[in-house]
Amino acid sequence: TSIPNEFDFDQYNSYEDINAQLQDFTDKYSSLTTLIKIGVSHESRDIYAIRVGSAGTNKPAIFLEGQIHAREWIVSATLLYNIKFLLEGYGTEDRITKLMDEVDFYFLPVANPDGYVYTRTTNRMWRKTRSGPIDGCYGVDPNRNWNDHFGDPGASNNPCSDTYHGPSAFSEVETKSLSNWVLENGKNIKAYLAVHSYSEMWMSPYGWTRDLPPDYEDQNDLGGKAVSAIREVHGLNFKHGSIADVIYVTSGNSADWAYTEAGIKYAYAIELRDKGRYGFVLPPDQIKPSAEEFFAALLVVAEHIAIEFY
Ligand code: PAY
Ligand code: ZN
Repeated sequence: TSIPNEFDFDQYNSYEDINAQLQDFTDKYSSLTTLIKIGVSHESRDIYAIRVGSAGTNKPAIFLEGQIHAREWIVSATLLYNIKFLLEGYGTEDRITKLMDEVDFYFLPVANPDGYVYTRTTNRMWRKTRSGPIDGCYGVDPNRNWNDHFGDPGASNNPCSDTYHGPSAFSEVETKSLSNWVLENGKNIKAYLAVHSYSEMWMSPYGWTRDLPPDYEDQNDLGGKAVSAIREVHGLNFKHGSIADVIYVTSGNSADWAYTEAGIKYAYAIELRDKGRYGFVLPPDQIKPSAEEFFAALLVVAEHIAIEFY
């Protein structure tokens, strides 16, 4: 028995309501979903992902890492809509049905729940985790805390900085448990989408250097197809290219780790809407359009890995 929850797809929801909605999806679509507990946050919140796809073994998979940065609210909102689009499309739209038979999607809507709750209660512009304090300051940038070129240029060693990399790689329980889960359960993951906001970009490795990786051409080709699909929906022009070229040098980020350490060929860091007019505080009437354009790109990536890794 499921109690109707308060979740509203066209609003920004509380962490509780997001989890209730994930539970709701698994109650309603039990044959197409699995709820997965990835870990427990510093402040003891359970961290959930949901697998979406029809039954099958050895399917290539896409992992979507959502809202590792607390203030990027459009990310979880976009991902929740995308789960709904997939589940409602199964059996009603041929393209979606076929993809869900061929590919598994793992959505982690809120990778940093302590930070997210803090942005709702105390400081809307909080970015980091809530560990600490160290030198009187709380939090580590969870997108500088991964064990790939940890502590190199593009991260701060100042605990009070918004890009503080932390005392050691995977010092944060959130990045530690997520990376462990990916290594232990992610043998079939062929695409890792680290979803952020804002700036409208679809970026591939590396972040830590402007040198380009061996798979750059394939990664950037698929990135180009993803941004074309986005453009066709509401006309937005996302930039694509390497993280270091398109935005800036950033070390210890999850996309570099997913590619280099976990061996996931199609690792991306994606910046959703907008280009800065509203920035992190994107009005809720943009949730649905953001979700629609992102979904078009997600289908393109899924179709590609279904073919390349069949
Ligand atoms: O996502 O790996 C990436 C690229 C680098 C991002 C980062 O600094 O971690 C880019 C920023 C982000 O989404 O966190 C961009 C936003 C607008 C910011 O906070 O500066
Ligand atoms: Zn971010």
